[in-house]
Amino acid sequence: MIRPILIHPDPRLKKLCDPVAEITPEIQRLAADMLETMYDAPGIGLAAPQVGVTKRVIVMDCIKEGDPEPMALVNPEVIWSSEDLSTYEEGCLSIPDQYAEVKRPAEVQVRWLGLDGQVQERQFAGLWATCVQHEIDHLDGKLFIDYLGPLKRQMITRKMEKLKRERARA
Ligand code: K1U
Ligand code: ZN
Repeated sequence: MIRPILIHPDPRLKKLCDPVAEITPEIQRLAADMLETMYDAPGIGLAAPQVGVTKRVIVMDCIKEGDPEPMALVNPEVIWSSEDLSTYEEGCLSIPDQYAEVKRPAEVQVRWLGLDGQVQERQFAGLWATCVQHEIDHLDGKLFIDYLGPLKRQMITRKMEKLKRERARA
């Protein structure tokens, strides 16, 4: 089921999300719905708060060509970050059509719980590393615009307020 994606500003996008205590059919359904919603958008990642669920669940697929590689990560944690940084022009499905360069660690080691209840670990690089950090930020109530200066952030927020007013009128 495709779920509606919240648009910034929304208080649910600013909350610290709750850890998932155990993998249940409800969590598996949430992850499946999030993947469907992400592919439909389309996007390369999605975090549960973006569909109004304040739980620590993210999904990703950064394969642009070739076989898809859908991933669902429950309670993801960055356990190591490289000193090397990389800059990427990020977007966000909760901030449509706005892009800005963000500098983050180029590689990260992440630990999470899979949908089978097993602990998993993987080192991410390139776009995967950027995306997993962007999605984990969502779980901590942080958006990519929080890395920008106040003027740029305010300009984007005003555009989003206008977009929401227009969508509400349509
Ligand atoms: O979390 C989100 O809002 C999803 C976001 C993830 C992301 C994008 C870029 C850098 C870091 C994280 C998106 O997927 S925005 C859409 C997007 O990047 C895209 C859409 C279609 C094809 C390829 C990329
Ligand atoms: Zn986002």
